[in-house]
Amino acid sequence: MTLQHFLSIDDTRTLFSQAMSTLYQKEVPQYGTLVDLVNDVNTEVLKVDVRLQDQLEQSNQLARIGHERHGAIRVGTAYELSTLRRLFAVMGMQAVGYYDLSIANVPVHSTAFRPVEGEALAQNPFRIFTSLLRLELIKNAELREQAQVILDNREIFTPLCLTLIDQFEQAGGLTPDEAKQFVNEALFTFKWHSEATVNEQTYQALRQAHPLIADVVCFRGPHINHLTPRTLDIDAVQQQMPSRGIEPKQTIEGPPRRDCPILLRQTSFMALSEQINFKESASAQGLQASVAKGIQASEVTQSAAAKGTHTARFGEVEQRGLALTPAGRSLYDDLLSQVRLNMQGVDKSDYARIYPQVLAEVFKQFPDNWNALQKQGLGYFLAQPNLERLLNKPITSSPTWQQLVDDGYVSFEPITYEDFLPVSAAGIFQSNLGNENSAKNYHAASNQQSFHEALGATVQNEFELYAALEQASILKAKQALGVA
Ligand code: OOG
Ligand code: NI
Repeated sequence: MTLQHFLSIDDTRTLFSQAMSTLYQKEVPQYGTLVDLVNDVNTEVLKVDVRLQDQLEQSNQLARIGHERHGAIRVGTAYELSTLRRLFAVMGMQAVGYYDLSIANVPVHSTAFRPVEGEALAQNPFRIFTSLLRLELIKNAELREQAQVILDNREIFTPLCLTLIDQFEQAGGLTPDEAKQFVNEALFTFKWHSEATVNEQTYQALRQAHPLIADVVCFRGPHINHLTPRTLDIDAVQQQMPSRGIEPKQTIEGPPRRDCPILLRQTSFMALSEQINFKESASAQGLQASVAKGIQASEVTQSAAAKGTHTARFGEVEQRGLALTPAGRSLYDDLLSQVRLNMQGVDKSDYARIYPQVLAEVFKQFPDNWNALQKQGLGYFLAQPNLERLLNKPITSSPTWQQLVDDGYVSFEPITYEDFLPVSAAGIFQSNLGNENSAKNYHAASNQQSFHEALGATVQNEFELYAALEQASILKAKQALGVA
C-alpha cells in the first residue's frame, strides 16, 4: 500500500474534532449556545480590528479560529493514559507539557495532546488536556484499593478502536474508510455514559474523598468534560453570557486584558447537573464481590438501582495570545503570585470586583507592546522577511541579523501560545467541582517521572517547540533576503 491511500493525520484530527463538537453539542446544549456567542463576538471583533485580522492572517490563524477547540478528559490508569497516547498519535497529537495540579489540591497530573508542527497547527490545533488521577494521594487505603480494582476492571476503548490503532502503527496510516471508522470508535471513549459502574454508596465514598475521584472512577469511560471555542474578546463573551442564559464563573483566569494579549485567558460556566443511574445497592458482602469482579459483577441485579446526579461537564471559552519565553513566563508567574498576595484578606463578597483591578494594576509591570516584548526576549515571534523593502533598497553589505531587523528588512508576528496554565487550570477545576473539597489536602510533590512511566513516553517541552518554530522562521527569512 502506498502513502496516498492514507488519509492524512491532520485530516483525521479534523474529522475527530468535528465529530466531538457535534457530540458535545448534543450532550451539553449550552455548549452550542456558547459557540454561537463566540462566533458572533469574533465576527464583530474582526470587523472592527483590521490590525488583528492582518496579524491572524500573517500567522496562518485566521482560517483555524472558527473551528479551533480544546477539550479535557481525566483517566485513572497507566494503561488508559498510554493507550490514549497511541490513539492521539493516529491524529497527529503528541503529549506536550507537564502540569501538576496537586498545587491546587486536585489529585491529578496532566499533559496536553496536540499537534506540534506549524502547518498542522495552522490547519487544526485541536488539543485535549488529559489528566491522570493520582490514586496514591487517596489516604484511605481501603478506598484506594477499591478504586484501583474498579479501574483495573474497566476497558474504555472498543475492540475495533484498539485494532485500528494497531493497524495505524503497523501500516503507517489509515485509509479514509478506516479513519472514519476509527473516529466513530474513538468517540465511544469520550462520550457520556449515564450508567454509573458502581452503587450509590461507593460513589458517595469516592466523592467524599474528592469529587474528581468519583468522576474518574465511577463511569465507563473518561467522558469529555468540556470543549472550548477560542474567542478574540473574552471580556465581551464573559459580559454577554448572561444574556444568552449562561452564568459565567466570577473571574477570568490568566493575565488581564491587554493591547498585546499574552498566554491564555479562560472563563467557564458550570454545567448542568446530569442524571445518573447507580448500580444496585449491595450488602457489604455483595459490595466486596462486585468490587472484586469490577464492572461486570455490578451488573448482577439492577432492580433497586438508585438515581442520582453528577456535575462534571461544563463549558469554557479561551482567548489566546503570545507564547512567552522562560523569561517572560517567569515574569508572568511572579506577577500572578503578587496578585494572589495582594488579594489575601479581601472579603469574598468583594473578590470578583477587586480581583480584575488588582490584576490590571500588578500587570502594569509587564511590557504591553509587541516591539518591547520581542526586544526584551519575553515572547516568541515568527520572523517575516520584508520583501518590499528589499526591492526598494537591495542589501549590499553583509549585515548582522540585528542590523536587518533595525533596517526594517524583518518584521515579527507573535507566535500563539498553544498550551495551558496550571494555575488557571486549577481555577477551572475548582469552579466546577464545588467547594466541598476545599478542606481536603491533596498537596503533594510533583512527580513527572511517574507520569512519564504511565504515559510510556516523555512529554515534549513546550518552550523548545516554540523556540524551534521561531528559529525555523529566522532561517527562512534569511534565505528569502538572500543573506543565509
Ligand atoms: C481540566 C481543566 C483544565 C484548562 O483549560 O485549563 C483545562 C479538567 O477539568 O479536567 O481544561
Ligand atoms: Ni479547558
